[in-house]
Amino acid sequence: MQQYKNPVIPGYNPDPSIVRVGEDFYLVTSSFEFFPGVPIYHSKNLVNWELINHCLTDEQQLPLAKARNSGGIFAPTIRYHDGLFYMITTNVDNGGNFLVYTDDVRGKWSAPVWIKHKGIDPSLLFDQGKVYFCSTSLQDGKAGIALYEMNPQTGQLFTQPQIITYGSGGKYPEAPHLYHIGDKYYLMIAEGGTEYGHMETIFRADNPYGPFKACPHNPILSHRSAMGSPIQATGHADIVEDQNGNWWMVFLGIRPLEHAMLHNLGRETFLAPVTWNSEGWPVIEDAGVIKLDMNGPLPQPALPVALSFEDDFSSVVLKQGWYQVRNPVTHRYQHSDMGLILIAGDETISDKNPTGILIRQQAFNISAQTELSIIDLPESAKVGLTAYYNTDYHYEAYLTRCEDKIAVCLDLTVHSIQAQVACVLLSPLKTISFKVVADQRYYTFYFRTEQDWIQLGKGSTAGLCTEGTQTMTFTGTFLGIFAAQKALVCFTSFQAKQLPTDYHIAGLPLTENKPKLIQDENYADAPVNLP
Ligand code: 6LW
Repeated sequence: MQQYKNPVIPGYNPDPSIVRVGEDFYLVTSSFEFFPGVPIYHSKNLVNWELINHCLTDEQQLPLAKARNSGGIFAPTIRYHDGLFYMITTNVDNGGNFLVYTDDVRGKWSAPVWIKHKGIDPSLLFDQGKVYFCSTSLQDGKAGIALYEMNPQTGQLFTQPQIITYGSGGKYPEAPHLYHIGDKYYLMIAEGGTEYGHMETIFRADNPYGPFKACPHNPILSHRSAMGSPIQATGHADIVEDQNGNWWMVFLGIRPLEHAMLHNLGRETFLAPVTWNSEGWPVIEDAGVIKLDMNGPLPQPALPVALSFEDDFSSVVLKQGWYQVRNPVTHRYQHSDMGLILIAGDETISDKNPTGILIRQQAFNISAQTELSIIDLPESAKVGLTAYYNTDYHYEAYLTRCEDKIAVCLDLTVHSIQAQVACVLLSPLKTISFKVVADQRYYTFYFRTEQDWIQLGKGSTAGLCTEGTQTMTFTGTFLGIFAAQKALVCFTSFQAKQLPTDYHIAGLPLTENKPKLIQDENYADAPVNLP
């Protein structure tokens, strides 16, 4: 048995689906309004996962112009059959259910194959020459899981939808996966909704159309009664057998902020070993409650994880892990020998298609910093570093021009409240660096034009949490760089790294929510617009 830590894929990585090919495991997660879509992770030990590609990498596969916040791409399923990988998912704002396929999981996937079924959480089972398609379905106003037979190359559905279960009584029966294990067909679904009442239930039958019998100890996984657990909302699972005959479950969960029912890191991917009891039902851990520190018969030893990401923008193509909000306006991004040039139009960071690139925030305690050179900074233009949830929830430290002066400012946007909480006038400059340090209480922003980091201000972590958003959302906080309102800037570096949980910002005590005033001869007059 090996020890490992959950979540195995931290940060906003919800609705995981997994497949094994030989000794290689591949896992996909939802991606909503972010581009590229449906990340593909690879692992050999189920604990260390590498982001290797995305299933949806062009606008034909992933039209996001109409995607609302947390719209776009909902839950995916990945399966492998006869040398081909299939990924089936739903674009809830443009076209509905579709699949793409490839013979090279690290290469380009096919154009979409559209499927005429209204529902979400589609899944596939290749079984004895047939291909089954299941998904949520509303029949006579009642939510259940529908099953069809289909042709995955054309998307044609051969049969009428047949409801095979309405679940065990929890609301929102969804996230179905059908498995043929031994001489039984197992149907596993999520119920209760993807929040704190989430649970995973399983049923089985002698044939794929049922009748299905419920597992006596449903839910097989849930934290709905796990008071005080640092993990909540577990559900939306997929299972896989490893090459040693051991079974594993991947599923989503959240890690709320301490003493709060708020989470900013999104729904993350967790792992648990599955055992089968004498009646042939799956058992997960201690009555379906899992822990951060786990044990299991991993197929290969787990390696220590150190979360970090850096980019000097020397590559012509954006590094895996960078995301844009909806489809990128490609002419706004140019590679140069110096770094990545952002050419902003009139858009602001609050618009549906901001100019900027983002990485998932994958730890509570993390720092990110960037260095940039100004090419042109017209009046009111902005360039800088952001902690971004979606168009209505974001914090950014930036350089701007007001009249004939330049300044560094910190803006906080939560719901319809947009506040400039700091603004410090600077002498003319060409390069500047920004830094954000995140913990469970604040995102604290700094800037530097010389040696020392100077604290600009901070925003509450609580302001960038899923539970606090005005509409139901499904994503998590990102960290990244942006340009707005006709700014022309070259970003020369970006680094992010996880910090120890007891990290104190060396040499820079956390002052209250006012910037440290700079009475330094390097800076022009006293700051303006201070609260
Ligand atoms: C996912 C579905 C769900 O498709 O949320 O609340 C959707 N349940 O299973 C997005 O994650």
